Amino acid sequence: MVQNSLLAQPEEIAKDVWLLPHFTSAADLWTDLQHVAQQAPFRHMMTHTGYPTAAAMTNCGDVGWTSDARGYSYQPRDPQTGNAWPPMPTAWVALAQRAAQVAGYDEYTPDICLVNQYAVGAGMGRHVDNSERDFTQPIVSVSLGLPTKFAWWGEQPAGRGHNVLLQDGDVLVWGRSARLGYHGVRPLPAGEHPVCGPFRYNLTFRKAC
Ligand code: MD3
Ligand code: FE
Repeated sequence: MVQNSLLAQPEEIAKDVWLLPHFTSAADLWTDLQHVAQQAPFRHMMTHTGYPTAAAMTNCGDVGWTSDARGYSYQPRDPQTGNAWPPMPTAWVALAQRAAQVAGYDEYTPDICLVNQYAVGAGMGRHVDNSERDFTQPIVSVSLGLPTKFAWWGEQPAGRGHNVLLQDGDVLVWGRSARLGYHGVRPLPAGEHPVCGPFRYNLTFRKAC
């Protein structure tokens, strides 16, 4: 398992996968997160398997990640309200761009941020994110609240994968050879975070359109 260094230096933990320990914090992003969730409430989405997602989800940006019985897609409106998704908070765009820059991407323009909320026991099975149009742009992932283990396989989905401990404020940047890697999220261990309570949140910035 990869541990965050005390010095909080950016580290390339696998080819084209960058860990930026303690790059931000839930405290810094909390007001914006509440604002997004007020306009587009967290919900569990139905999947084509017939089961709802374990994580509750919402989105901000030009489009939002959605799932229903027909599969996954990016939609310009929240299917639950018919409204456009809330705009990405400007501080979030700046944060994602700063993180991408550390990992060597100078012109990062995410157009969507998927926000996942994990309750205790919730995780995400092994998968690849391939519904986006532009795989030259990286994905920036921000972990907030309770710590959990992120699982990384890379190109070959064999074995149990590598665990990466993600704590409040840690950022991961994936691109290039890692962009289509297999990954997942282990079930959330119980705990209480001073800002997030018994939850972990993940912001996933993507260039989808
Ligand atoms: C690596 N979410 O929403 S994003 C997801 O903690 C998702 O909620 C995780 O996986 C979470 O799809 C963390 C990490 C992520 C996203 C896309 C990737 C890692 C990736 C694409 C390629 C390689
Ligand atoms: Fe994913």
